[in-house]
Amino acid sequence: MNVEKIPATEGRFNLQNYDETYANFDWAEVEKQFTWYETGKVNMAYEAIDRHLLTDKKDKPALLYSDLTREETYTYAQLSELSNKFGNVLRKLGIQKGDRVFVFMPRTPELYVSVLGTIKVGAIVGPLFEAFMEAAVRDRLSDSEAVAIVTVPSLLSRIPVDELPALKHVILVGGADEQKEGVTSFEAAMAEASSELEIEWVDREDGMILHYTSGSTGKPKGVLHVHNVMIQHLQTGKWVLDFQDDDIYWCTADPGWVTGTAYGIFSPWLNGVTNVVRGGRFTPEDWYKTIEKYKVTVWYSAPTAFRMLMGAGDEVVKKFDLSSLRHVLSVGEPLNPEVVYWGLRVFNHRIHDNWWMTETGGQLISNFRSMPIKPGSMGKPIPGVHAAIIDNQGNELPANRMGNLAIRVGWPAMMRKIWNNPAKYEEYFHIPGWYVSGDSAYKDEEGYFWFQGRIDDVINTSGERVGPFEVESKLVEHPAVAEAGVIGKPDPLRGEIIKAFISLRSGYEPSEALMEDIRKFVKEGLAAHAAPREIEFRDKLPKTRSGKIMRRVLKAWELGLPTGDLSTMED
Ligand code: 6R9
Repeated sequence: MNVEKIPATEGRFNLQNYDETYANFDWAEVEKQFTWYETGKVNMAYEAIDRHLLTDKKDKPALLYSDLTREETYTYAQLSELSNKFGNVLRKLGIQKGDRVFVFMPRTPELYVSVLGTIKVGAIVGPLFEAFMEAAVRDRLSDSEAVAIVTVPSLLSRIPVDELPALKHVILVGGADEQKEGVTSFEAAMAEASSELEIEWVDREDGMILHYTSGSTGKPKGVLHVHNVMIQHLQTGKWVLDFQDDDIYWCTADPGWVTGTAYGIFSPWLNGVTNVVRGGRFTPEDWYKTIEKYKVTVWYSAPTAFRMLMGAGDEVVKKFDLSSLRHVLSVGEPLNPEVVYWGLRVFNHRIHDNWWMTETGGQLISNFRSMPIKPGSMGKPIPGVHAAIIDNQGNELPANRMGNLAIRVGWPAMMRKIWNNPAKYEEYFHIPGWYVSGDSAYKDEEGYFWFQGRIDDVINTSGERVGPFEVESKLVEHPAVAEAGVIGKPDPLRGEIIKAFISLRSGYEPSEALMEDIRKFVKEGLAAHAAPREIEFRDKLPKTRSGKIMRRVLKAWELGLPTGDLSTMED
């Protein structure tokens, strides 16, 4: 592959010598940094928050929170005290180690306090997107037999308490006047609770967080992670996020998505940095204003957000002082090269793509600051992790061959089970020795990984295998195209043909001429066989709440098939 590289930049904690570290790395080196290494008894919330109270970070801001109506700062000491109180609130309700406690509320400080307090008493926290409707809430609470849920009055009607026999307690934030059986006022209970808490010391393999994630069909799966994830969250914070003590970090992900917990809660606090949380919905101006106001240094977001900002134009960027930024990252979907070049132009920063999944618990493949970036590539595996492209028998494929993206089993943050569904869990490991991601990718001769699509999304047109991502990336280079989703549509002659769903940038109108121009653009810029034979313009593309274009939904619509579980789809 002949791809232009963007040279390395200087990091602070970065991998100065990737090859050497990669070859010699042993996770025990990281484990030994934790005091529990000897005893095995541990608690994530202690390590992320309370541990810092023994250092000069005690009064350092841990959380800088703002939304349209609130603006608050919490130090590590304050978060420690508040989460202790919440732990006592739960204990008083009889919540014990291993119980499932859900959080279903907007991004507010109370959400973060609830997550930490739940973990402190050894219970398992289940984060939900606030936008979930009743059926989505019911599925997740009933599958996990949750005993308590923390929520707000406006979401109460979406919790079908009568259909959830295991659910004993609803803890209401900001709803003191709702006097009902089984309903506890967060504020009243917190006011009474002691700020001293006997932390539940658990085993590193005990359950900590349960993230439900949707497969392409069927019900969402409950992915269970244990306290042991902290090893990887601490270390990837250094290698990938390049954390240093004085960083002001902004992860834009909601805690309903794994990125919003692993890298919106645990990794930054394990590393003792200051974490910015922005609540509510926000405009492009608000995004830049947040960076300017808090002097954000490390910014972790997603392609959907970067494409949205790119669509808003370069002029908006110039109104703000973004000079505090030193490191920008992206995850969740393939990062189109066009977006990387745009980031370089307007922020003067490379956007560092990295790859991982709810199931993997932590980042596994990344563009590190210390390495040249090939726009469109996810980068290389983190040390201590062996990623490969394998065939269906488990043989590693040579460079540049498309196949299953798989990881050798045994990294610290790997999921430990799918709740109530051991068979589903086993499916990921059906090729002995490997975790099979379900993603299709190839590795080039220099060891860079290139995402192609979910295995089911790869298109076979007239015998050519085409990854939807490269077509989509070419499409968004066209000046009229804001976003594109590409699928294979069954065709009697060609097996499949390529069909593109496109949303246009403002100022452009759908027309036959535009369609033809876009088709020609792909034909000349990528390959004749990769040009979409069919194009359909849409105001919006179907996306998950974490911003992923849902190709399976496009395909189901196209074929008039059932769309499967849609609970994670945006409005
Ligand atoms: C963290 C997260 C996982 C799926 C994954 C893949 C896609 C994530 C990506 C990427 C291309 C990247 N994905 N990162 N595709 N490039 N850098 O997103 O977890 O919500 O479970 O999704 O997202 O298809 O398999 P999750």
